[in-house]
Amino acid sequence: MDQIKITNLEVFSHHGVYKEENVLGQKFLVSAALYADLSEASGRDDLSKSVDYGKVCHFIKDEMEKYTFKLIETLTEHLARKILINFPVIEKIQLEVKKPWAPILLPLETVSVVMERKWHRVYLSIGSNLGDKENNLNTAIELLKADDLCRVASISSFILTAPVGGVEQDDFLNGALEIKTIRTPEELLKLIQEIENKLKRVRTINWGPRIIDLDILYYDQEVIKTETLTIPHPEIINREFVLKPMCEIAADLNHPIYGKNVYQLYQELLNKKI
Ligand code: A4P
Ligand code: MG
Repeated sequence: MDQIKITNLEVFSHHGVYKEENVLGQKFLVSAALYADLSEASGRDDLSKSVDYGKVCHFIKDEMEKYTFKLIETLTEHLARKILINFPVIEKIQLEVKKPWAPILLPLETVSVVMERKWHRVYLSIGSNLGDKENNLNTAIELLKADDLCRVASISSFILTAPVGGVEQDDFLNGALEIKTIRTPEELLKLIQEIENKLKRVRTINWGPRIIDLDILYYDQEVIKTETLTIPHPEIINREFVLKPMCEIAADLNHPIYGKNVYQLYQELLNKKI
């Protein structure tokens, strides 16, 4: 991917663990590689299709002067995320914050933190079988849109589906979403649980009726298995209510474990049912 590079932007600010650093301040040097598709900007010779690196530099300076962090780790994370949020053309950033005057009582050229952050492509399933189901799905989507660290990229149509899992309950309204997010998988789980709580979801029985259920289906092509998260969602291959709406928005998305795309998994499920 194309890059715009900024090297050693000098900013005087007050980050540090020691009180003296917070009071006196010191010099920091910031370097960044901004990844974006620049072909439209170059073809049309049009700055509005690119990233204005001058604006990015001033933005970095302003953010560094506005806040005082103890750690350059926190500062680097903060800057990386804020730049991705505020400059929508940038898809990925590599950022290095150097602290050449770090007070360690030894001579050193510099110490620095390097981070890479990007917009991840994530698919969510969404379902409701209590109350005004369509309104519940739309409210959850609005709450996702309201999060700075997420962008809703596409929404499938909503389909009415018979309940799966043996609990007698009302039909579900189900859909699938593509989002872009800077959140880590755990941070995303936290957000969807906050949204479920805001919609007053009460957890009673497993696989039972719910005002809203949001699950992470895919997170890039990552395979994750921890106590709190299994990605891709283990039930994808068994659920028509997931695969059908996913077919609409991501038919050729690969499953990183099975090596099959959404359309193939959906066809296999339908064939199994015959
Ligand atoms: N968790 C692990 N992996 C994930 C992931 N990829 N995404 C953990 C989200 N959460 C994940 O979820 C329980 C725990 O799963 C979370 O704390 C998280 O750490 P929950 O939402 O609190 O509980 P739940 O909804 O009862 O369980 P679960 O497993 O989400 O149920 P499902 O699988 O969503 O099934 N029939 C139709 N037609 N349509 C439906 O939408 N939904 C269900 C619920 C049953 N039958 C249905 C439908
Ligand atoms: Mg769930």
